[in-house]
Amino acid sequence: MIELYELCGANPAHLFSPFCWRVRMALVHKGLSFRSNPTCFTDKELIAFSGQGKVPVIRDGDTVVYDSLAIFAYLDSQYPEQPLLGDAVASARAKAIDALCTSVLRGGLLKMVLLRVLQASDPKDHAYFRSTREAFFSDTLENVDNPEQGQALLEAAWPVLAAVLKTQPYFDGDEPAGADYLVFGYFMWAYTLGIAPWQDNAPVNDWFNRLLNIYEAQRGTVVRTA
Ligand SMILES: N[C@@H](CCC(=O)N[C@@H](CS)C(=O)NCC(=O)O)C(=O)O
Repeated sequence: MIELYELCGANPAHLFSPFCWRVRMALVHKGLSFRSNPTCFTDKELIAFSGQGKVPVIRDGDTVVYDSLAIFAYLDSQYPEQPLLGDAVASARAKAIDALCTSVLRGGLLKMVLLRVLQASDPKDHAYFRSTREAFFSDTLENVDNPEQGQALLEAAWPVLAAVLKTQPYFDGDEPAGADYLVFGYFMWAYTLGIAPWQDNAPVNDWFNRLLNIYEAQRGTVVRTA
C-alpha cells in the first residue's frame, strides 16, 4: 500500500497543505489505497528517508517520491489507468499550469491563511513556523497577514478561472484530473483553514463544490478550522 506523508495541524486529522491536498486528490482519482502518515512541520525525522524536508512524500514499495508534480508524474507512470496528466508533454504543461495558478492564487491566499496556519499547527511547530516564515518574508507574520488585502488580490483571480469554467465543468474538460487538483490544492489551503473567499463567484464556487463532493463521497467530511 502507498504511504502518504502529509502535513497536519495539532489535530492529526486537520490537513491543510495545498500540495498535500493535490496528492490526496490524485490518489483518490486513481482509486489507489493509501495510508496517511500525518506529519507536523517539525517531524523531520519521519520524512528523513526521502532525503529532504518537505511534504508531500510518498513511499510505494521501494520507491520514494516527493514534490506534488513529481508524484503526479510517478503515479501516471506506474498506474496509467485514470491519467492525471496524460501524454508525454503533460508534465511540462503541468508546470506551466502550476506556475500560473500559483501566480494568481498564492499571494492573496497567503495573506488570508498565514495566521490561521499558525493557530492550527501543533504548538511544538509554532516557533519553527514563525521563524522560518518570518525569515522568508523578512517581516512578522502579523504584518504579512492581511485578509482584506488578500481578498482584494484574489478578486483578480476569479474571472481568470471563471473564464475557463464557464465553458467546461473542469479545467481538464468534462471530468476532473491533474490540472483541477493543482488548483484545488490551493483552494483546500483556505477551505480547511475555515475560509472560502471565492463564494461569490458562481462558476468557481460550483467547480470547488463539485470536487469537494466527489472527495467527501469517498473519504468523508473534511476537517476544517471551526
Ligand atoms: N513544491 C513542493 C512544495 C512542498 C511544500 O512546500 N510543502 C510544505 C507544506 S505546504 C512543507 O513541507 N513545508 C515544510 C517546512 O516548512 O518545513 C510540492 O509541490 O510538493
